[in-house]
Amino acid sequence: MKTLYTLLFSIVASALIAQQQHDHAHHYPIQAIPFQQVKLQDKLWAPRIEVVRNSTIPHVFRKNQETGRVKNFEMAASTNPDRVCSVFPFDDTDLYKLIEGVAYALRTKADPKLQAKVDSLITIIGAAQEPDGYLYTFRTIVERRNNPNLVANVDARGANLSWLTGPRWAKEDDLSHELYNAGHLYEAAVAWYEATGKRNLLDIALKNANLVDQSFGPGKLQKAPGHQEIELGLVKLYQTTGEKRWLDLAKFFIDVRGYGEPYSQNHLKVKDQRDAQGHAVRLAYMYAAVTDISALTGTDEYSTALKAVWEDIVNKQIYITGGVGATGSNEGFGGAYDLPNYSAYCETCSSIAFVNWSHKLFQLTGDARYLDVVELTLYNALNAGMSLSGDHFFYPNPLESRKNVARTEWFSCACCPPNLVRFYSSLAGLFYAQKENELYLNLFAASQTSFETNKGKKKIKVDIQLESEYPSNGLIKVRVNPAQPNAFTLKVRIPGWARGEAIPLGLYNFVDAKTQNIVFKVNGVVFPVSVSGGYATIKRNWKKGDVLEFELPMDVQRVAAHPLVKADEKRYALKSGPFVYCIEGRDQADDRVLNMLVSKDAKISRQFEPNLLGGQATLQFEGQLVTKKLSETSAELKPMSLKAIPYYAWANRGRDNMLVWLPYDVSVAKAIAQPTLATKSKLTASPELKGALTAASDQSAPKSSGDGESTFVHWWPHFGTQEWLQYTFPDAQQVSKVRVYWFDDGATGGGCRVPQSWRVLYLDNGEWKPVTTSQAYTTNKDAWNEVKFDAVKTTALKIELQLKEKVSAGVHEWEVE
Ligand code: FUB
Ligand code: ZN
Repeated sequence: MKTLYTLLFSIVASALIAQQQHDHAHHYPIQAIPFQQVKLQDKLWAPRIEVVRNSTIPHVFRKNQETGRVKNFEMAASTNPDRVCSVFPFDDTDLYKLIEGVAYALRTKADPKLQAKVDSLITIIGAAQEPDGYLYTFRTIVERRNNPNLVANVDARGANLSWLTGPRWAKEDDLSHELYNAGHLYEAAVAWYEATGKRNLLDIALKNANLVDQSFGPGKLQKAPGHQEIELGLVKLYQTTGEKRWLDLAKFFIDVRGYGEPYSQNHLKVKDQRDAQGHAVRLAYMYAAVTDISALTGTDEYSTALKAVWEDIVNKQIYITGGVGATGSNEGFGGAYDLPNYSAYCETCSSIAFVNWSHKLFQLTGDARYLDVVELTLYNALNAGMSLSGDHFFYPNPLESRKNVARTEWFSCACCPPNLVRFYSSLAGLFYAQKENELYLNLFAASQTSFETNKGKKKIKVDIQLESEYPSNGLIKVRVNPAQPNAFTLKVRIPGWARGEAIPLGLYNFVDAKTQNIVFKVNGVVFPVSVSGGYATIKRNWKKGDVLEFELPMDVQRVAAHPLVKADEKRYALKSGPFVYCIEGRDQADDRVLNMLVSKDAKISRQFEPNLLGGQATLQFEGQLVTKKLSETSAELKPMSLKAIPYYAWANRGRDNMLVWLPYDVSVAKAIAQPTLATKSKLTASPELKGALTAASDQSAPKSSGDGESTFVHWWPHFGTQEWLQYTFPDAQQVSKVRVYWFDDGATGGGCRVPQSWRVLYLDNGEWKPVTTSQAYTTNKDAWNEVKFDAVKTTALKIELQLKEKVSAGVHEWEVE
């Protein structure tokens, strides 16, 4: 139950904000119904939001404490701090994002204890702020230190202090993240003020924003934020305080760009950008702010860029899961049609940012295409970012796993978990929107909401109750209860997938695209609707007790990718409703899902399994395990019944194989590893080797040393050390040759290179001895490195590598004969 105080405050605050919005000349033409006004009651999202409240929030709190993030504020607040307690200067934001998320959670359910806990954190944050408003714990700690051991302590923890060398803001347009931190502070402050009525964090934020305003702008520092985010925070400060200078400052930070690198979208003036380049989270945060600024100032100067960049992503750079930012090396866009599945990056934060931006574009334009993409990313790439239990996370969200990834509790760079807290806690705001007397039903879930229509000068409240089992079932019933009969319009979004369109603009297409006629009934009687622009429009005089009914087709559809997406060639993905499906090892009789073939016309049935992964609609069909390739076009096959689950629900039962794009043609299918001495042996390695060890013997030949689509193991971040890999044979074997394919990702800015040197050793009566050879131990890139040696009979063979100075090394494949 909300306390009376909170309730009264929310009413007054909403009225105040509404008044301010009314007073400003411009606002979004379509307004989302705010999340606190939408009660989700479904079986997918409502439980997810509760998991975030009960599990994720306490977990992220604990992790912020355990990992030194809270301690950083305490250190900065003390007069004699002795160390920076975590690694990244943007770690402060993990606390800010958590506070923002808690604020949203409190708006739907009061929790005085939790509120008090955040209040005491805010006290610490305030104490860490410098007298002129500067708030960035790393610099404050370093500058306030009078402990001579500080630098040593800092270095021992691997803190990234090089990012903040020099005076304040010196590295802002590079990596310091001072303004990025400020932006998350402002977003948290506004959320906290709206949830509690307390100005404690808002005053801290405004003091900081004043300093930023005094420091940056025409005639002052003319620098672009290295990581966009402050622009979104400033827009929120403007919306809350009504002070136009915050909006102006946000616009300044957009317009000052155009003198730097594509990595942070600084290569061109924003209004002149036409394609998506660089870091994906930076890009989407920036364009979300540009959309806000366009709506709130009424300018159309960015409209071509907004549309072109979004279309470039959706036309050429998005995954079927809705994930964006394919490449790990820049955490961002990799270029047109470059969409590898195994190495797909698709950072969880980039999904969050992209959903947020696309939703704003809808509110600006009314174009339902933006919502098709919101839905695709939300139900798939984004929702995969968090485990069903709410306390394990994915940072990248690949579309193929070779048992090499698992969700983890936390990351050293922990941007994603607290971002999920704020996202899920305000998710209900994506479902409905309003424009004058039109209510948009944009996403579907059993839920309750209300809105007001205008009848002349009179406002009439309308309660909406949506009843449905969606997305398990497509039947949707909307009970419409206006306080008085009156004429208004319900605009029901007909998702692209129900209109034969897998994604707007055609990067992915349904193999048998069908447009199904969706019948709308009002009070049981067919109601003729006009469908255009992705919406069915139902305009009538509504009265209490009216019921609108329709059914969305949940048939399973095969999806093919554009022919230029080489990674998906001769493969189909499966989709039903908003969900993209995958096959995960443990659901099959044989877990080698990466070696399956599924015929083009396999019959697919769909069935709801209430006890699987919290209740899932699964797909059943026949496939074949490729046991041996006979030629490019033929193979030995073993029939196999397969089950697919929604992609978001994978990786909740441990490390596993997983595949989204299913080969239908033998030429692209992979056969299981054929038995060799390597596969029959036990592989071990020097400690802290990363990656699934089987990578070295799985016979997935790389195309090059940097081939991220081929499995590999590596020792990063061990630099210059001596490392080893060892095969222990089932019994004594005679061996005389090894071949190694080194992993080297130097070309894409990674930290692994071919080793300085290596040699082969064999076990002789418990003693390791080098083999005898006249051949050179080569360290060639992009090639096999073969060494023949005098035959030895042994039970174990080892390769010993000396890593180059300051870099690490890795191995794609190691064969032995
Ligand atoms: O730089 C701050 C955050 O850390 C970014 O948004 C993420 O991509 C990660 O690099
Ligand atoms: Zn992230």
